Amino acid sequence: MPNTILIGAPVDAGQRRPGCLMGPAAYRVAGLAQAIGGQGHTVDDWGDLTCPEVEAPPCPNPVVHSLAEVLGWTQVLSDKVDDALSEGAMPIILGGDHSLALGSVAGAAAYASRTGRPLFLLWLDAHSDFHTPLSTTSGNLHGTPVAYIAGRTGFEVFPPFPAPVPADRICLYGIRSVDPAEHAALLEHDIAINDMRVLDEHGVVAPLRAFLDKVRLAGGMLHVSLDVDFLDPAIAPAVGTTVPGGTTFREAHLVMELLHESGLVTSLDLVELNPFLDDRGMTARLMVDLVGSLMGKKVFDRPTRAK
Ligand code: B3U
Ligand code: MN
Ligand code: MN
Repeated sequence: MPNTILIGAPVDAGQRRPGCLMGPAAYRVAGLAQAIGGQGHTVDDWGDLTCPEVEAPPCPNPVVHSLAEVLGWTQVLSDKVDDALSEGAMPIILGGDHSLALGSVAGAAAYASRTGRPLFLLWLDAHSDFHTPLSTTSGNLHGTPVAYIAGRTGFEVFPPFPAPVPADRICLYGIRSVDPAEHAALLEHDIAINDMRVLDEHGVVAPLRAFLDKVRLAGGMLHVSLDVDFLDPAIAPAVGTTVPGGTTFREAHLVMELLHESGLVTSLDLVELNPFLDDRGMTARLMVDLVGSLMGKKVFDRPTRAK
């Protein structure tokens, strides 16, 4: 039973539509701590972080915005996630837009490299988030964390990523919106790309099990980054960048149940919830329910698949 630590990250700087900074409050109102505690885990809420003032170097790409703020969040989140893991707990980061993963995964990577365990990354998202600050055309840094984590060049304005995650330890899952520059770069990397075409053909279970088997065999740590737009907008409207054709309620719960059964998840981001766009809290509540499944909620106990 992992102890969990909630880390509020009211980050809005990685994109342009205000509202993600209300995410941590919405998760608390929707009962996140109770959903986790109800499964027998201890929950320690570290409250909301604040962004330190840092100076940003000039960015060669003029469309990039809010760089100093994103750098500040990256620093504080990296430190706090590393601290939480060092306490033997599972950090759950309440976002905040997806730029927070530049820091949360940096913290997980720093901890993993100190302890000698390989870190794996499961990216549940409509987008590949594989831009660099040089390739982005929107200037929104929430579209860049996977590239930073994978150690791509183009991040000279950021601190070096502590221990880049090799491409074959990264799994993109649920993607259906990829920009041309990201597409070209992905073809150069050995990242598992489970786009919706793959999930439609094979179902959600087989591709996920294949990845989890790799993590288990390697004795790895697993960071899961859950973007609200992984879900279909019909069930999760509270996100700035809706993309049709996302995972259903049932698929998403099944993914969470498999993750629970694996026992492999060591840290988790909840990102891109924009409560200002929500419909009577339905998205916040669904995300909380999904975390409940990830932490062990089920209707019946069944013997799990032989490990
Ligand atoms: N790839 C686009 C769109 C995007 C990425 N992540 C989100 N949207 N949420 C971009 O702006 O980089
Ligand atoms: Mn994302
Ligand atoms: Mn997304």
